[in-house]
Amino acid sequence: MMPLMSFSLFSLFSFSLFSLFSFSFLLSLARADTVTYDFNISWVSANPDGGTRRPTIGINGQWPLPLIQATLGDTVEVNVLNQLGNQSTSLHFHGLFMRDTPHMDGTSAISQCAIAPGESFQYKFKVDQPGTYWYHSHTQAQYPDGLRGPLIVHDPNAPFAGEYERDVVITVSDWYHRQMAELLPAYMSQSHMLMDPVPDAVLLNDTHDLRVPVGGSGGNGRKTYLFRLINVGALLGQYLAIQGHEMTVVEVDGVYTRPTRANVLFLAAGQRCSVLVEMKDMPDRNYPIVTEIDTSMIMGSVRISATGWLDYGAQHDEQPRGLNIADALDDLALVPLDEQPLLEADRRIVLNMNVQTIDGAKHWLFNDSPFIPPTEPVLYTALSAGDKAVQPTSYEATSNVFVLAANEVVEIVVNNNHMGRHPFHLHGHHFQLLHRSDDWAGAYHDEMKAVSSPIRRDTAIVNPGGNLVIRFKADNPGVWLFHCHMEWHAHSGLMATMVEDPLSLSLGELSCKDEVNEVDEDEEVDEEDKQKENNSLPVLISGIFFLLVLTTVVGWSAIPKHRYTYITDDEAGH
Ligand SMILES: [Cu+2]
Repeated sequence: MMPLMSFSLFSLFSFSLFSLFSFSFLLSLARADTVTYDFNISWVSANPDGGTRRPTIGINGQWPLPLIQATLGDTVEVNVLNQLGNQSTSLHFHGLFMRDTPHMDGTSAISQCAIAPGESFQYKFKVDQPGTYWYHSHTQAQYPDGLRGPLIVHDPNAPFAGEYERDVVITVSDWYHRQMAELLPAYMSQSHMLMDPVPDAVLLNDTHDLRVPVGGSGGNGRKTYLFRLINVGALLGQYLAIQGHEMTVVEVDGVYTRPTRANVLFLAAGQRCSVLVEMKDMPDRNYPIVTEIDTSMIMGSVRISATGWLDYGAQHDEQPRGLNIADALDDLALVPLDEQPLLEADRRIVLNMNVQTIDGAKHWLFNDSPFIPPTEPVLYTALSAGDKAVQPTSYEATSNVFVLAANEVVEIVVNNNHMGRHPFHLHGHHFQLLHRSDDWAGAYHDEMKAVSSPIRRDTAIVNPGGNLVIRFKADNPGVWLFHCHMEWHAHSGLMATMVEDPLSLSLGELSCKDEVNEVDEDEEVDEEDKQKENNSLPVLISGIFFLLVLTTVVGWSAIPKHRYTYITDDEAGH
């Protein structure tokens, strides 16, 4: 009996295993889609806070911008056509590693040439990271003019997948009534201290009057929602709470966390956090979503805030109360669900922040060197430099290049001698967040007591006058920025460039001219395919294609490259 039983059990086991494998294989086949977005980027008019109507950068004639969403394993295609007329542009997909596609990182002067007015560019990349992200312009401090939106990668197997009814994206941001093209020159030419322009408003989901209909739990047991919170702002960190509701953090910056309770969250510019929130059972009131800005960047008594509502459909709204910001969750206390162990560092890069006037313009500096955009994208230089790509001297000095060897573990120490709280973002990676000092602790002197499984994220703050220590493994060949995500500081020089394992790059040589040709070639291939599919249309299609090429070529040569000017309301069409 025993052998037979063992055999039967084995058969059952192997059958189940086989079914499971084949089922998930079929499922993964079914799921691996290509998700395509056609984005015509142009000026529209918007007045999100009810203060001032202003030219704003929209997509397909709309602002707020569309949500990009895909499922883990999908390929995402974003076809960008720059119809701004007066400015170049690019799109960066914040938090996505762009493994094997570093030329899709969307950073002009780093991973590509900016997309000039009238030009198009196709972003195409695989999403193999789950969670909450966002996309934004990475050209000429442009995204605060509106070119920033959410990006979600759904994971059917997320550890909390069965625990919520709906997911709701909520962006927090700051908002200026004036355009960056007007604010930037004034900012750079300040004669005294380098003061950041104070935003005119803060927004929740790009409005001053957000109401999230939540319906209440009713008779079917308590409902739980997943709120995906994203700070898409240009400058301000913000505290956030949902009054009367406790939040359980389950993800930060695309990293699943051990579920952690919080009453108040802090989101710096660029940071994301997903929280599970249990809805109330038919309450008699609607509850406020309350925010409060981090004032460390602002002189004087500026108090701007936004209030949104969990709208249960009740007759009245509960009065918003102030936030206890001392109660905010410290991300150092979070633990990654996978408990990835602390990395042992192979080398250390120390970055000291500073401010200086150079040639009459204010600059932020790392180690006394401001980042100034190079004439050729750093990635292109790396690709054409051959064996010399590993030598920092192959790059312009003001690109602040650090060349990283394959798979070395890099520790970055940021010493902040400034009074503000700055968020630092690393492209192409998560980093382990090892240590953040208290305010005014001074430069880092190995005082760290790191935990065994530090939280990983892609954006982390350094406190006023304090220091920050992070580590990551250089296992993603490419050229990745490390920079402050306060757009004023990034634009005026607070950036470094990690040229990572450049000899493993296999993208051939890229140049800006080739990129333009590449787009044309792609169109030609597409048109040829269509002709094969439908023989009754070739003449018509050839005609349209000829006109398209003619328009593109004429338009392209007629439009000056990389123009950057202020646009008037009239020009924006309003
Ligand atoms: Cu900064």
